[in-house]
Amino acid sequence: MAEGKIIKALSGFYYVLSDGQVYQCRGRGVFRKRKVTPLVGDYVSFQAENEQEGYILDVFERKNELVRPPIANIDQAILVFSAVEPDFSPGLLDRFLVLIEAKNIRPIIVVSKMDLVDDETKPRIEQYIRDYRQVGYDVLEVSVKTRAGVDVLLPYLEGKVSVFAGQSGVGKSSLLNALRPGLQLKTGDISHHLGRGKHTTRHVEFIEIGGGFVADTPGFSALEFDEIELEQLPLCFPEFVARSADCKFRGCTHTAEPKCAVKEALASGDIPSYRYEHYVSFIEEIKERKPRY
Ligand SMILES: Nc1nc2c(ncn2[C@@H]2O[C@H](COP(=O)(O)OP(=O)(O)O)[C@@H](O)[C@H]2O)c(=O)[nH]1
Ligand SMILES: [Mg+2]
Ligand SMILES: [Zn+2]
Repeated sequence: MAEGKIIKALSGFYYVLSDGQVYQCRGRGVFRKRKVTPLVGDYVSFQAENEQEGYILDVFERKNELVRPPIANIDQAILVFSAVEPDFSPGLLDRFLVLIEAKNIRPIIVVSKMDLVDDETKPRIEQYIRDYRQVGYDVLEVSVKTRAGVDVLLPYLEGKVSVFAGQSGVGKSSLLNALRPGLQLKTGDISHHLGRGKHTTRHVEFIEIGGGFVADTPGFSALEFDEIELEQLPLCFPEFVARSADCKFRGCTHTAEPKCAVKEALASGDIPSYRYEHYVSFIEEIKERKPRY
């Protein structure tokens, strides 16, 4: 019996990397009774039948998993948000950040297309970058066109499983191509016009970049926001967490309670108003959500 990591799933086969060797495995045995479907990123035990084939015996416990793309044990999410074309969207960024924080995935923010920032837009973008750094996030300014920042991002990937996420057109594929020359992912494509229902093939594969693994299916969906519970939300804003010990009430939701350290920081400008406004709008959204069954 051996152990390894699933790096690709295709047509009912799982490709398990173990000691530098890849085994094409079928699922069989114990884990089927547990009703666990193996995912790319899973650590598994398997029985090798020969040098290339085997079958999976068990799937080890996951630290997290994503639905879209279906992968497990993600270390970090590279959130690609263009400075312009499309315009930088803190609303969408905060939504992704909440999602990622809730899954205990480390976010790294990439502000892409920095070469397109003109003098008029620059102060606004720089302010956003300062704000998110203030929260404690790593924010990288990148341009695939000038290659600025590309080599800063590369070492972040080493030894990690990463997913790239962000709106269509922000430059995710271009960035992956720049990180790994020869990759030749299609860029500027119109695949999003097909709508997500059309993406029926469940082919997921890790690409090796910079000594780490990157999921080849870019992005996960902001739709997974549906899984966030009300009680989790304040914990997904690191700058709120850092201040909540100074709130008068334990379990303060930073809304109607008096003597709230978060609202004090908001009033003094230490927390930017848009972050707090997004927090409040997410509360409303979760409250209005239909119960799930
Ligand atoms: N000027 C400029 N254009 C970029 C940059 N990165 C990507 N693009 C362009 O933005 C468009 C969308 O890029 P793509 O990588 O397909 O975005 P994706 O949908 O996020 O994968 C393409 O036309 C790219 O050439 C950049 O750093 N600077
Ligand atoms: Mg793309
Ligand atoms: Zn509070």
